[in-house]
Amino acid sequence: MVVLSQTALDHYSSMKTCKPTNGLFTGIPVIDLKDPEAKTRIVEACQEFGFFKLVNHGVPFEFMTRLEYLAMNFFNLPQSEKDKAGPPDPFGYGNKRIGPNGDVGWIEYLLLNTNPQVNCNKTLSIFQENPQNFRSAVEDYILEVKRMTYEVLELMADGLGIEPRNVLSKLVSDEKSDSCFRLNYYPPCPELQALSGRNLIGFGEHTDPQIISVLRSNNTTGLQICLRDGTWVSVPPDQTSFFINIGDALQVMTNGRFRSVKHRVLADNMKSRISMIYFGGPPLSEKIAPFPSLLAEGEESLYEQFTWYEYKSSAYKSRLADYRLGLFEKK
Ligand code: GA4
Repeated sequence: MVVLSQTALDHYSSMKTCKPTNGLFTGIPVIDLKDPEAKTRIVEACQEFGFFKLVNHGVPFEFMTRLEYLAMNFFNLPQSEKDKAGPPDPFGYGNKRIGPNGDVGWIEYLLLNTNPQVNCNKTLSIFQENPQNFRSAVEDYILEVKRMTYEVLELMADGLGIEPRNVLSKLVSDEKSDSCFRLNYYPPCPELQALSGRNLIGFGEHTDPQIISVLRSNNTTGLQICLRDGTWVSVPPDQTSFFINIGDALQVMTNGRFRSVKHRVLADNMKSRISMIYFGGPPLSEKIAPFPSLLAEGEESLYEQFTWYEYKSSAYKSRLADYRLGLFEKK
């Protein structure tokens, strides 16, 4: 029998848990980036799930494993070392607290701006103090992932029939694009499993505010998405592939045709999970509104017009699980 100490219990007391779900969902759409039909398949996946797995993406596996290794080294540092890079404001090292409004999860993370100029000294110190060139591993990885993301966004525009084909990709490739990058580390929680048979919530349910999110994780389960009918399903991990999800901004730009998918992460009882996510966002001044060519005759925007700055400011006042687009829907 496992006996939990008071300190261990205190650790978990503020955390939400959930029952482990049975089995892995086999219905996640898999898109081969080199498939001539990719653009059509992507649009179908974004409409039905707001989520798909991408294979044959051209990002070398070594870029992923090198960053995973260096990130793991960082998360294995003594707490006092990691704390030097925190708390996140919003960038920097975070431990259990997510965002500014009281959300918590069984997680440690590093949140970075993809524009190096925006990263504060605190964040840069992480890189200076980590000898094996953590910084260049992050930069090399982001460069590769961005290149691939532009390709995916161009296929999306093609598939939707909106022109020019870089109409979406240029928003995230703009030098003023407001994109960020996150390394998430979910430690295992064996005691809790022994005690209750439940999983801790690593990252609570939410949608991503941006246009697109591109996730790669190690081979540990944990990621779940919410289907149209409200059921939560577990995504089978695949360390060689990317998982793409549609964010709120793209839901608006497609007037609701694409779904911004609700997702969450459960901590594993035995294995640590590490994920790296690139969030492609537009410049702050960008107006977020449906593409006129996507509106059928007489169809109106479902949303009030707003800028990315306005949306992001409002997002940072919300709790993780809030339905953030609700405030911007037309009455
Ligand atoms: C969710 C998507 C990204 O991880 C993130 C998160 C951000 C944060 O962790 O600082 C937010 C969350 C995310 C949405 C609502 C607000 C802001 C925490 C939170 C409670 C970096 C983002 O852009 O929005």
